[in-house]
Amino acid sequence: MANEQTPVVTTETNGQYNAEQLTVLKGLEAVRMRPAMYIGTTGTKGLHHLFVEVVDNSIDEVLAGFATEIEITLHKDNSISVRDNGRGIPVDIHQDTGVSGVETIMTILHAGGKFGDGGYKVSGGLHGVGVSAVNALSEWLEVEVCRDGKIYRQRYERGVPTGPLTVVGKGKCTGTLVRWYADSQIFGNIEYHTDILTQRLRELAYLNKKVKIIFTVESTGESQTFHYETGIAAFAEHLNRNKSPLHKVVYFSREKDGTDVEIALQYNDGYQENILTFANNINTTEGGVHLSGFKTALTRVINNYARKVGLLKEKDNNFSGDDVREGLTAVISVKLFHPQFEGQTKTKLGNSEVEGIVNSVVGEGLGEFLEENPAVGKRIIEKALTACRAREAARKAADLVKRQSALENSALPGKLADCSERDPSKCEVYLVEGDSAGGSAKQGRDRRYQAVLPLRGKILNVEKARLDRALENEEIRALITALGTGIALGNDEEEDTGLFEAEDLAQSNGNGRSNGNGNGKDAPYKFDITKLRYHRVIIMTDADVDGDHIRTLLLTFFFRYMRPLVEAGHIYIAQPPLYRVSVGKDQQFYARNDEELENITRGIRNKGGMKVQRFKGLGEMNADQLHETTMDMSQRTLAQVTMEEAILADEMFTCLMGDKVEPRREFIEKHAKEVADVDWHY
Ligand code: 0RA
Repeated sequence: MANEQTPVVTTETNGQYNAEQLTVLKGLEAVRMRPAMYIGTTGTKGLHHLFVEVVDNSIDEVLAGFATEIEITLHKDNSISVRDNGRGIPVDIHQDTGVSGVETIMTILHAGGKFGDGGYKVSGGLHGVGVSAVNALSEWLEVEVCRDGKIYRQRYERGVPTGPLTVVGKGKCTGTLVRWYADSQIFGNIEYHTDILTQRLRELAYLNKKVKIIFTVESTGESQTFHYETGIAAFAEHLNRNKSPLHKVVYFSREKDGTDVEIALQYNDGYQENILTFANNINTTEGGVHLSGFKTALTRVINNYARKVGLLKEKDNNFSGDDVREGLTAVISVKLFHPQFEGQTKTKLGNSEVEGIVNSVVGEGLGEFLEENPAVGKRIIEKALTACRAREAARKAADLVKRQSALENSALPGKLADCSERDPSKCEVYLVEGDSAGGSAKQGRDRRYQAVLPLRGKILNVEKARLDRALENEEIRALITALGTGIALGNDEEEDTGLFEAEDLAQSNGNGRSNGNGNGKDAPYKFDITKLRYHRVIIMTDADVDGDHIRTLLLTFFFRYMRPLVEAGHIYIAQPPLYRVSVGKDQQFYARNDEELENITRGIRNKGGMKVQRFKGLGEMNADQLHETTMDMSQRTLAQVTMEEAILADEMFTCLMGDKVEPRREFIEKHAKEVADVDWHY
């Protein structure tokens, strides 16, 4: 292809940098000096952020109406290329910067704005720096542009051009190709997780129904195409794929005052609410105005409709927001010109005018739908009626737990071996499977800071039971009382039927998917993280199938009813060893898995004097061993459970814990290994 080598623009004059280029270098140097300031972290998340940033640039070209296809390849060498069939980045000299459009975009922070705007922009969304930050953090980056019948190319190393933008061939197509190789001086690990890439690409295809996205993994030769004619309606269907939906997906969209609103929703026969919100394709996990506008309108429309068709009588109270969101899966996508992102992680939409816009779009769209589909309307109202009654029952049950624990001595469960320290930030509690391991843990602990709560047998599977049933379970009650926070049972007792509500507290639990965590009222079931009695809640189970199961059950419980604890990083998994290797009398080693065992035994010369013991369970270890290997605060390792992949996690719970058997089997087969360690990032 490279038959001509015509320099288009020279970036250096006599090998010297001019003032402008110095500013450029300083800009990108700043990114390299403090990468976390620009991309959040230099860990896995930051590495994947590079990918998001580059793909978003092509998505912008789709939103502007010029590109229809994006091809992504994860190459064998861990570089990624992203090709689109848009207009191609401008190649002519940009008047402000004095270099080509390509070089401007690749070397100047926030350069996107220099090209005027028009159209919704997603790129630079999260941290607002654009593809130049990717360039700065790449060992090398190559860009190829096809436009005006020519193919242009330029290469950069650590953000610095290795030569000018050059014509390398002829071509009729138009579009842009960016290929980069992340810098291992910046990132500890430059290996991508195909799961994370796939998930984002699928999500983008759902959110932009026009685009066709093709993803190829070079090492396996596998290629996947994402293209969804029905957009977020297909997304909602996908989210509910392992559940039992009550009706076909309801979809509506309107444009109001320059803001594009799209809503897809579908109820299932379960109890969880799962609302995903997006603004300009960015997953607004902290929610924001679009979410509160939606919730307010949903409650209002359903109450009005229920009264109109006589399913709610005059004497009946209105449904609460929780009632109308039980078993609801919804996707809210708004596109606007100047999104304002707020909140701790800048994933909360703040444009106040959007609340009323979404509210009125949902009012019209859902109102019309219910008028035209009375059978579906009836099913939804019946669902809300059941939810309302069940919530009443749960309230009574939760009340009972509270009163009971108030009666019992010091309100703590009998089998809890508490620690003596009273400052929660210094305290931890071990949730231990079975009485015998519980016994060893009690002896092996540091009783000043470490409490032990033995759990007998399996705790109830909360995924299959409503909370009123779950609260009848003794292990669950003991757990709730020991932790002291209460549970998140519902979030809005208030009648949220007003048109504009300042703030919907439901969003404070993150994820834009509220499962409720308190409403500021003194309700008995209110979740209050400040009452947490131990800042480290450590799950310690056997390294076998039963242990895995109990751990998943506990995680399910925390995920559903104490999610803020997971989000705040209070939940940990203990790392007990699976093997003990002893050499002669006085040398001992412990290994947590086969890999560690192998490393240890390889290093031992005198294999004759070596003995390997496999622990069948925690109960087999004596108190000293358990202390030394797993509990000793000065040398043990703990794995922290995080919520990074909330969607994946939710999927895992539904799949592993829900009613349907088939998806569970498929999921286990597909993720056999990940289920054990990846999805939770512990
Ligand atoms: C600035 C202006 C124009 C297009 C682009 C940027 C552009 C950037 C990227 C990044 C990846 N793919 C892209 N495609 C286009 C408009 C150019 C014109 O008016 O012709």
